[in-house]
Amino acid sequence: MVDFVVRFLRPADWAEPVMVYTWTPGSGGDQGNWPGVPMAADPDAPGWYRLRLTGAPSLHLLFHDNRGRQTPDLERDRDGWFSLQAGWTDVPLDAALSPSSLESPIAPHSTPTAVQLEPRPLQDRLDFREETIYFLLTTRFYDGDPSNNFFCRDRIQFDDQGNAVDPHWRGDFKGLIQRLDYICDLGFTAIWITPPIENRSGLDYHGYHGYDWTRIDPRLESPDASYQDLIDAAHAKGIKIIQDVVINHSCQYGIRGKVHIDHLPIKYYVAQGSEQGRENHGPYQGNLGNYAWPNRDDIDNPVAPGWYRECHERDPEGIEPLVDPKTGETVPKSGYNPGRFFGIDADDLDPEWYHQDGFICGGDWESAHPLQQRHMAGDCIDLATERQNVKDYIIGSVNKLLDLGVDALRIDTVKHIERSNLLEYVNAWKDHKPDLFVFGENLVKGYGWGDLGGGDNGPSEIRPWWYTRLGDDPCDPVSGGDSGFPQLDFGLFSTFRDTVSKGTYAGTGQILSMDWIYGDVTQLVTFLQNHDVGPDNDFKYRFKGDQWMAAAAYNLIWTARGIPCLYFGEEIEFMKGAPQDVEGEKDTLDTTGRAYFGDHLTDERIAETQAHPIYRHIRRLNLIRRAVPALQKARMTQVNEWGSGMSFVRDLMEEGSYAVIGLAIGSGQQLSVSGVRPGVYRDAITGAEQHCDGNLHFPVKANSAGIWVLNGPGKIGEDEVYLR
Ligand SMILES: [Ca+2]
Ligand SMILES: [Ca+2]
Repeated sequence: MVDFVVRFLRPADWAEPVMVYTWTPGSGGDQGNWPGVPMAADPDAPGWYRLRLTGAPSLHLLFHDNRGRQTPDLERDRDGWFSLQAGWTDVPLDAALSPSSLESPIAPHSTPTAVQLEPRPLQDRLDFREETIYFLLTTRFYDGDPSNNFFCRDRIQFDDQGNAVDPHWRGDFKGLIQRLDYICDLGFTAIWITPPIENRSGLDYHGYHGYDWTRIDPRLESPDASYQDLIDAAHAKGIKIIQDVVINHSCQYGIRGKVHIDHLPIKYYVAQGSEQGRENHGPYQGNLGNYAWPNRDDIDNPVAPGWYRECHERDPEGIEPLVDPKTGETVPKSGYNPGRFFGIDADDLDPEWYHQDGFICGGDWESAHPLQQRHMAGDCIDLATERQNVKDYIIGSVNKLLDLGVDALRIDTVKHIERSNLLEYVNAWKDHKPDLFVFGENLVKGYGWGDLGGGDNGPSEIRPWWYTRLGDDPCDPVSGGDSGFPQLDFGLFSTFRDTVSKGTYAGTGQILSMDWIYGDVTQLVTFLQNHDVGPDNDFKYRFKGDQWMAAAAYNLIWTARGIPCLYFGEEIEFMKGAPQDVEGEKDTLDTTGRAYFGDHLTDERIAETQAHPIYRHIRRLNLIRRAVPALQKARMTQVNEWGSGMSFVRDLMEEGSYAVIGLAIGSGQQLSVSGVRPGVYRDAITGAEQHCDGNLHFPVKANSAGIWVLNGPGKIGEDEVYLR
């Protein structure tokens, strides 16, 4: 057993008392002991707090204020003084920072500059690379109007008393409008929302099962909070709206007013062993038809056949005999083929609207033709996107939404549509609204080099880079120029599983060396995780690595090329380690990364949320990126990566902006970057200044960054746990 004293310098914005939380290495932490033991003010050292510790030869510990502010995970085996500025020292901070202890040529910048917090006016922001993006599932973000809440048919959560709780459709535009200031404060200037058009399926709260591209789903709107109201409210705060658009598929019931997919009305479905009128499934009582509609049906399609429309209009209980025109059998009938109610017959689709090639099977996922011509899932029916009537309908519908003021589009399931076909849609929208920014989702777990690199099962034609280019040689990207259709950067994302999730940058330099493969790499949208994937071993879970690893990942994403995008909740490590989406048969949303986030945004709890170390970290990164054009628009040059650190240059001298970046992960690093432009540099992190003759030398603390800006403004934002 050992016995030593730790001291901690309380930052001005930390609450009192400062707490020490300790755990034994290898035990995974004993959460039962949280929040640990309070420290006492040190009578001999003003501002310092002290605590005597006894325990194993070395102790793992962290300091926190029980209000969400905390240090990284620390380790100590002897007396020590810890401050956010200097880390551990064996002597008090003043002595540790005396001039004789510093061998750096760096002088502190004497007048820290107050950098403008507000983004530039919307009308001046024509280049989308100036933005950073907050991505949210509208229905899971914040509930401003309980009257539009709705339970999907599938995966209802019941409490101990058997009451249905946590409606899938819960958050809405009214709630989002009420919390725009939260997103502003976090420093984001654009919000990517899930598809807002009217949806249908047993689980459609996320918007990816479109039924009517011309209407906004009423479960998102309120009398005083329409989609137009949301767009106007966002614009009034300088925030852009990115609308998610699905082109590839519709829901399994067809498209209102355009095409019907044959099935029986769901209100006539009776499970095996049950009888009509006995269905007891939360708000679905009597039958499984839409409980919010008086006629208890799921669709109201005017192009459905006469017999369908007739029983839609009457018989809400679903008790009158109905002959299935396909089989001659009569429903309701216990156990009658569920596929006739919930599924589709792939051989009996309208060829004017749908592809006729069945469902995607195993190997199809790595081969362009089946991937693009077959149905992805039972509730994602592949549209005949090359047909003029489909183009007219989807392009025309989205044009009307652009006219509401939508600022940018995110296109879903890109690899499921052939490139030239998809670009017809993208370019039509750009023609309709000049300066429109459109990016796509081409999901790949790996580098995604296609025919150009080893270890890729798929051809270039289904990979992200292909859609950013116009050439026709899958082995030669530069045979074609920029398509103007950048993609989410799944290549960089995929490396996080092997890099920052393990506390290293090793391998990052390699992927960045392939930046030339994209049409315009500076327009890629970069991210650590989203609603589908996370950087875990098999890409299924929310980031569950240590907090400092996340901080180091964000340092890279916010200083590297591309447009950073944060998935809602990341700022407080929300649902850390949970699967992004439901996995098991019985899973409900509350156990996943799509759990309702609004409980953290109530008036009572929002201050706690905003005090989280990652919230403060992201906020500062956004402020810094906003103030340095080179961080927004320049390519990366002079990339040097050695596992525990990286350095690179962002050269935008054509716009007068130039920055040298150094990153450290896991441990502090001493950086040296040569061949840079001579001049006076100021570090946006520390505010330090140095005159440079072409060689820049500077230290970077563990999991922090150095952002040395030529003729820069100096320190931007306040020190927090990681950037310091
Ligand atoms: Ca609601
Ligand atoms: Ca398709």
